[in-house]
Amino acid sequence: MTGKPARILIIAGSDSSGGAGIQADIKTATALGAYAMTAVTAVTVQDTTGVRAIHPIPAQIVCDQILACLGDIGADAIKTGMLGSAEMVEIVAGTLAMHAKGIPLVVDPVMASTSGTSFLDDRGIEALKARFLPLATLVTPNIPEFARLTDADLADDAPPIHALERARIKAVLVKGGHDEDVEVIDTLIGSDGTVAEFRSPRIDSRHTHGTGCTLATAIACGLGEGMSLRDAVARAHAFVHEAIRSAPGFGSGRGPLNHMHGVKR
Ligand code: PXL
Repeated sequence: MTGKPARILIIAGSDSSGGAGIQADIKTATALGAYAMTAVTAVTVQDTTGVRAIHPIPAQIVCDQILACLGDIGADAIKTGMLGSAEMVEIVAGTLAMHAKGIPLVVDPVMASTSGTSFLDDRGIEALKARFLPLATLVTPNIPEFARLTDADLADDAPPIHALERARIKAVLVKGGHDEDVEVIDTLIGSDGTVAEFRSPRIDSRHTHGTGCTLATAIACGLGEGMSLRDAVARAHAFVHEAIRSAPGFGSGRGPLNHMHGVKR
């Protein structure tokens, strides 16, 4: 490796099965040559078939983890995943607004686990809209999450840019992974008028646990390295496609990806 690795601070929940959350984030950042730091928001008990329990970490401890990382090592980019409650959203937003100005922030607006367990209630979603989204360099919703966050319907005629302005979002990557098209199309839309599509052939697989976490962290790594948003998204999209294609096939439910596809064993 030449030079120092990009320092990435990940604020997210732990997934005991290792496929999503903090575990997916650390593997992704490591595979891409970045240095991963974490502020753990919750410990979940889960396997590939579902979530059994959620144990939130006190919000003050989450903020203290963030401040410990930023105050000493520092960060070139930040990614947030599962926040878990309105209180957590508000306190983490306040901490980032005060202490992380100017650091690229990728917000994966996690509302539910891959298996469908709710990770954020309506109050939490409202707090995310009011306090968190305006801080983000990029928000990475899937299509239903985009509609929920912006009160807009992508199938509408109205240009999505108006929805971004209304929601005070600088840029979104609307993920097409849950669509049924033969291609996966992720669409980058900026409030400055940028629109770019990232396409790959859809892989028919049940091993898609943690794709959203992996994509958002891969984008944060690119931004931390100084890539443009478009280049960071292009590399992340390709990284996730290959990670699904080469998934190890573990577990009886929705199994993990192969985050380490670019790394020799
Ligand atoms: O992909 C969303 C997500 C985020 N965080 C944790 C998860 C999941 C999905 O299962 O387990 C901890």
